[in-house]
Amino acid sequence: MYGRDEKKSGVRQMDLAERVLCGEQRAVAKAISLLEDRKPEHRSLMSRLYPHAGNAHVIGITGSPGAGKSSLVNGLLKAWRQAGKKVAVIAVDPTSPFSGGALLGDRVRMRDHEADDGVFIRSMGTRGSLGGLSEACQDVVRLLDAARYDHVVVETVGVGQAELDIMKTADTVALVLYPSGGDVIQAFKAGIMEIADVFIINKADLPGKEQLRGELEDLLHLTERKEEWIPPIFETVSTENTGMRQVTAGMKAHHDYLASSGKKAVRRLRQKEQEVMKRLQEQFSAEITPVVKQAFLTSKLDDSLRVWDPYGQAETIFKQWKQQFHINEEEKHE
Ligand SMILES: Nc1nc2c(ncn2[C@@H]2O[C@H](COP(=O)(O)OP(=O)(O)OP(=O)(O)O)[C@@H](O)[C@H]2O)c(=O)[nH]1
Ligand SMILES: [Mg+2]
Repeated sequence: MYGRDEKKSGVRQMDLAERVLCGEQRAVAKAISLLEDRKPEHRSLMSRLYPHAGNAHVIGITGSPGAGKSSLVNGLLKAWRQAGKKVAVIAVDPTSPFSGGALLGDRVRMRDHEADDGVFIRSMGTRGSLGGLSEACQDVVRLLDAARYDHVVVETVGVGQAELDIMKTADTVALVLYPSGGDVIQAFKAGIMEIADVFIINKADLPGKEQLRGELEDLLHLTERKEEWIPPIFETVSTENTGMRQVTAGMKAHHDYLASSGKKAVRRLRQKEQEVMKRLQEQFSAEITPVVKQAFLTSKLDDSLRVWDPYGQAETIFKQWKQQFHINEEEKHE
């Protein structure tokens, strides 16, 4: 659509989606806020961007608080930038209502890249993401992919369900551990070991890294893996920029493996299936909620519904709701 000024000048201004697709940082930041707030426009924006996503290497970086994830990302950013890659980083902190702490910490750790327009860094907390943090984060990943970043990195703290969901949107998942004991078992219990493609022993300058490597290898033997990829274990000292090239090479090797084996396409298809499923669940929930409320409000409930049996009640309501479509179907066949 043409604005009044554009009509006068004859030059059409690019809209938000077009500016995002050109990788304009201010447009990207504005679009992310729109997604976080789940404003109604976010759906049409995502529909415009989705067809352009799919080229970025999406990397999930997880690990316990203080493992050195942000310091590691800062080091990896240097290595990627030297190789001429554009990188976007999303630091997610589901536990903090305002993501203030994470925002401050991550900005400080990654400030080496502040003035670089080939790097985009953004923090996300639970604030504003009404549809759930993992949904908003998933959309932001796709948006940054469409904005032509070569690597989209998602850093999450901890090992909850939201983090697992977020990690599942990544092509390559890296688990960051450090010599202090305990966190390998925790990751194993939370199911992160099964989805991690690369293991990083950070703070390798501290004592205890051999013991950690031993524990990790033992648990890796116990972990059931669906793919033939054998996850490598790297050692890094992020504060000294040691081991970064090995990690970026290892991540690239995993990406090459996914691409050459056709697994990247399969993963993306599975992710898409889940995303479509979520959107449908949202729609169905919006549709059925008033029906359920109405059923409980009115005396339309028959005697069987008065019995305390949520399974039976749900089935009856669902059948009654479906009935309207059956009638239409029969009419169509007449
Ligand atoms: N000795 C040593 N310290 C490190 C190393 N990497 C990071 N640190 C320190 O560990 C602390 C935590 O680092 P961060 O990078 O903030 O860790 P994080 O995992 O991002 O932390 P959260 O985002 O709060 O979970 C900081 O004080 C870093 O300086 C390392 O390789 N060796
Ligand atoms: Mg951090």
